[in-house]
Order: sequence, then C-alpha cells, then structure tokens
Amino acid sequence: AGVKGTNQERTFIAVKPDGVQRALVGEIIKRFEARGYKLVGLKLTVPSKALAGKHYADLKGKPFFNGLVDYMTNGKAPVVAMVWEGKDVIRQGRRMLGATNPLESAPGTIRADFCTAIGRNIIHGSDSYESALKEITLWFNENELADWVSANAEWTD
Ligand code: 3AN
Repeated sequence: AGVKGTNQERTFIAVKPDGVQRALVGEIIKRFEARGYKLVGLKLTVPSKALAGKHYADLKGKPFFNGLVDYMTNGKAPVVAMVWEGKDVIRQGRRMLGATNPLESAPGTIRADFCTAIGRNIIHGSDSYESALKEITLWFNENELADWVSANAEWTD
C-alpha cells in the first residue's frame, strides 16, 4: 500500500461485476485519473471463491455473505481490479466512492451518481491502510504493479 500519508500511498479499487456489466469502467477510471491519481495496477479477472472469501473475510457470518461471494465470482461479468497511487488516496478514494448504502452516498460520489442498491453498489475501495495492504497483496503479485513516473506529478504534488 505504498507509504501511508505520502504521494506514494496506494489503495485497492475494484469495479465489481455490476459496474462492469453496466459499462462504468471507463467512467470510474476517468474520475481517478482526472483527480490526479496514478494507475499502477490493472487487471480484468473472475476471482475464485477463495479469493473473494478472503477479500470479504470481515463479513463472514453476515446474512448477505454467500450472495456477495457468488455475485463477485459467478463469472456473469468479471471484476476490474486496480491499484491507484497518490496523496491520501485511501481516504480520498473512499470519499470518491461514497457511502456503502447508495441512499446515504453524497451526490457527486460514484455510488450516488450510478447506483441505488447496497447489494449492487458497483465499486469497492480499501477502507484503511491495513485493508489496502491486505487487498493489494491478495489481488496482485508484486511484478504486476508498475513503478512509473507520472509527468503530472511535477505539477500536482
Ligand atoms: P464497503 O464496500 O463500502 O467497504 P462493506 O465492507 O460494509 O462496505 O460491505 C462490502 C460489500 O458488501 C458492499 N460493497 C456490498 O456489496 C455488500 N453489502 C454490504 N452491506 C450489505 C447489505 N446490507 N445487503 C447486501 N449487500 C451488502
């Protein structure tokens, strides 16, 4: 997850299968790029049940857990898994997503602008440095993450 609190902080963002199905991948990438964040990891994948189970381990025991894992893994659409880097990207990413329940999401956030149901809220974002570290490691191998210098940095950092 890079170095917390620096311009190298990293977070895990995923467009979930409903977001892919609804053709929102470009819109979501556009928002993170436009904000000034740097894309350092990107893959289209249907996660295994084991991966999804680990990803959502905190929610084991919730009534919606099995449904959530099935929707993430059944292959009706893949997931777009991403790592984004930049200043405060973990907290700022969560703000850009909006609250988990779209009814509570502030207008202008991704969830408020594009969805209505908590069980189909189109996007995931790490909620803390510890989650980011866990999730980036779970979804990506080290050699799948790109170290590159964005020319933007000279003007935005
Ligand atoms: P967030 O995705 O905002 O971190 P979590 O970790 O509480 O929120 O929930 C993870 C995912 O579980 C949500 N994105 C949503 O897809 C699903 N979920 C959460 N609460 C419910 C619920 N009450 N009913 C159905 N699905 C839910």
